[in-house]
Amino acid sequence: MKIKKLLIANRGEISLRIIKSVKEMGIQTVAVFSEADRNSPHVLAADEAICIGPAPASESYLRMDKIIQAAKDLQADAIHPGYGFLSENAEFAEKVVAAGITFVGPSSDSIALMGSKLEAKKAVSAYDIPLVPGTDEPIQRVELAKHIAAEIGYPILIKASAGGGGKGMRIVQDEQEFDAQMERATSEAQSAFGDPAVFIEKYIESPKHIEIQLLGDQHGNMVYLFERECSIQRRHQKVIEEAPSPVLTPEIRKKMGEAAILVGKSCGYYGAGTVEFLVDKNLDFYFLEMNTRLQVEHPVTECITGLDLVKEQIKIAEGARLSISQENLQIHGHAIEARIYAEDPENQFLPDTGTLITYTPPKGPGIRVDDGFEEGMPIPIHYDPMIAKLTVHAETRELAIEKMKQALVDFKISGIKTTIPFCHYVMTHPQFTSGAFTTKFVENYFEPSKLQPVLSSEEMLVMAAFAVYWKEEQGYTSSHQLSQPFENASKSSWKTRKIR
Ligand code: MV4
Repeated sequence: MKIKKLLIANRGEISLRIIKSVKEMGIQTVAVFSEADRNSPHVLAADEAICIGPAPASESYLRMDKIIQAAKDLQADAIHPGYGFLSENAEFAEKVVAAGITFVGPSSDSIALMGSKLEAKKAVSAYDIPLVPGTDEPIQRVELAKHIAAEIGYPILIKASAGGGGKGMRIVQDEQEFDAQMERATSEAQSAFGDPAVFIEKYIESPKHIEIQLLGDQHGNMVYLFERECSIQRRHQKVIEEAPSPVLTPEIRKKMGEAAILVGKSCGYYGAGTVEFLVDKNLDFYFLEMNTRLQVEHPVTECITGLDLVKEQIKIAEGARLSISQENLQIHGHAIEARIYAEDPENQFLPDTGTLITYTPPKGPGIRVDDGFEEGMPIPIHYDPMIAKLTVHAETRELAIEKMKQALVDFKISGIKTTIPFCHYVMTHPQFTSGAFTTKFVENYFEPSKLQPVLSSEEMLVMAAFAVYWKEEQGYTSSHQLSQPFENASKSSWKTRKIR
């Protein structure tokens, strides 16, 4: 059945991005907002908007009752949950459907099954899907678990069944540490998720994180939209994503895609979903978990496939059959996304708060910016500190990296510290350009002292002029130094020169 009016149960860039696509489909839009978001672009962009409570998410964007009531009040016939908030809450999906409203997403059962890592492992174990060696039952007897750990070989990882995204994980280097780490993992799982169940896996030391985008309809048809390489992250928060992966061969890509489809089939999946894999240095891959939502980094997949994933989600929710087949899908060029956070990369990525004094996103062919803020707006402290997603698309990976570097230079933000210099650093790092990086990249290769101010050529010229003037004042010039005026252009020297 065609959706006439969609309520977007989210905020910020993703709410705005969904509104834009569904408007093109002739669907009316309803935004919800907290008191902190009253003047946000997503509120202005929607045909209608309704306040659902105070700033804290627990009193607004996480309130199932208020959101469903808002949909009823404004006669929305469907709800899109976006990502985060209620997007992977099986109870919410169930309540939406029970209220006679279409949930733009998978079934409540699929969400619940994949939400439990142990249930997910059990479900996929019936298929030919590579799993990390480990247990698929919660650990009941520590002695037995130690025995299994010894068989697998240390180091091992203790994971919370209700976890995901890195929460509730403990590395165990050797048998001596086992009891203490087991104790910690269990109590952490209990306090964080209300479920003490943990299991163990072989610890893959320095893997790549590669995920496969799936699209399935409600008639059993499913395709994979290739992979996203998401290894550049810190504290389990992704910063750079790209598609395709610079290391996969067509053969492994096909194997991973087909394994991902089996994961989807194991839970009767429909909608857009993502299957995460760890990939080791031999390019052996292991199923990790499935995310039953539209992901933050979906734009890179849209770039290389030419599809609009939100439109596909809507059509699937309406009950349509997939209009695409695997044979007709092709990778076009290379896409990279940089997440711009209001965080200080020089200070352990601590969230920075304040107002966007200057906010000028880059523009041009092959440049896409997904954002939900405007110049002059404060960044609310209540939510995720992501300001924007900058995605570039070019013919090759090398050209995409060059485009990204320039786009980062052209992205002008002041009033708040951002991860722009960090993203630029990554683009120039040999480990990144080689494609050989892993999830250990930030830990192993990021040196905050090496961050450069990201400046345009005009700004560089101004700086060079200052540098020449400064050196002349000191009574020395050398042609060598003049020809390379930026070699000492560290942030601190730029600041001191500017003050002079
Ligand atoms: C692992 C692993 C190594 N070995 N499992 C982190 C997030 C959660 N989804 C699972 N995670 C990991 N599971 C085994 N058996 C390493 C990680 C991991 C990781 C995975 C993906 C992306 C970034 C990561 C950073 C640290 C650890």
